[in-house]
Amino acid sequence: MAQTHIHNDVNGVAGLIMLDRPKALNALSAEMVAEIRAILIAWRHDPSIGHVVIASSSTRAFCAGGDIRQARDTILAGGIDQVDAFFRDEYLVDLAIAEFGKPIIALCDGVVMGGGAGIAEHCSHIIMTETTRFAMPETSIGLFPDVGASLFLGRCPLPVARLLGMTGYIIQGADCLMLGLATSMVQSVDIDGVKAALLACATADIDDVIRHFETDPGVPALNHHMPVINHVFAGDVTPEEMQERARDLAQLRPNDKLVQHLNEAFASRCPVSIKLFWRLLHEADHITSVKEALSLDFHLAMRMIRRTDFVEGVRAVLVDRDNAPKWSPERLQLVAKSLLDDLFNEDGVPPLC
Ligand code: QUE
Repeated sequence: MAQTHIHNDVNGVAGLIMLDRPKALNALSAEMVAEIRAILIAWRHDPSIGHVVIASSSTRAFCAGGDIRQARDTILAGGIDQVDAFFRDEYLVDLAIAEFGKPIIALCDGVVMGGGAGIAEHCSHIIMTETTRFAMPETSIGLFPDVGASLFLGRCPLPVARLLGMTGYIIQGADCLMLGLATSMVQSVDIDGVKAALLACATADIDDVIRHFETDPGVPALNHHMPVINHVFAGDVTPEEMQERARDLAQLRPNDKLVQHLNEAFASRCPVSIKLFWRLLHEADHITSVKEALSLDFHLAMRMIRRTDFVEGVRAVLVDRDNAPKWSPERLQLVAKSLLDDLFNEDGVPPLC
């Protein structure tokens, strides 16, 4: 019998959803997404549930994203419709969290990436630690920062949103707190204590309980990178120009880790993905609801998973692990505006819900 990677439990007025697939850093399979959704639907209208805690069984990861290896295998087996359904279910989990109407607290220790960020960022309380590593890495697999990232990255300063979404830069808990991507910081050693206290408390006492464990986040590492981030990403600038600025900076600051990351990212990540997210931040500028943001993501995801770049990107990063994807087109300069126009064109796409 297949073991389940999602556990749920009720203690008093608190519901617990535990992600328990530690060997895959809690990467969300189609089955896991369906189970989480069913639990949230049951609890939403259950008056005995006052609040929900989402936690991981592992200190290494809250959640590393969607199970994109499974998605790739399913595509190669001819099951693209099943992959559409996976993305729909994943986004409907994010939507159910956003629209839950009662507090949901995400305990984000360790890796919080891609679909994991999608779960965390729509919660009312997002608790991070000094071990939190947050990123939206999808441009490395020919996808794009989805799960509502146009909203939650869109609330960051535009240069930072571009850095995180276009290049997959990894930031820490203190950075997330500064950017509004976390609501509190606690120490990693206290995560089990926070969980136990939240499962034992009245819903009205959540904020007091969290405050009791809160710790000084320290100086965000991103702070001293802001001059470079603004230099490369601020203003009315195209991805090609950003890449040029990063190249020029490499001459001036050859040992700067962020500058190195930018040059590697622009050289190795999927050109269509990079340009798509650059444009998404502008297209989504008027979007304020999670449902609208996820509907646009669903539309774009259905288009992107049908491109060869997705299967190739997952192969290079997760299957063969050669980190040498062959993108099509292979450079930013070769991604025509008409290609992006076609991806954003809404003809013939079914709604998310
Ligand atoms: C981009 C992604 C993901 C990724 C790497 C990327 C992603 C994801 C995983 C992942 C990590 C560890 C595992 C696993 C999957 O990696 O979404 O099964 O054990 O889930 O560059 O979007």
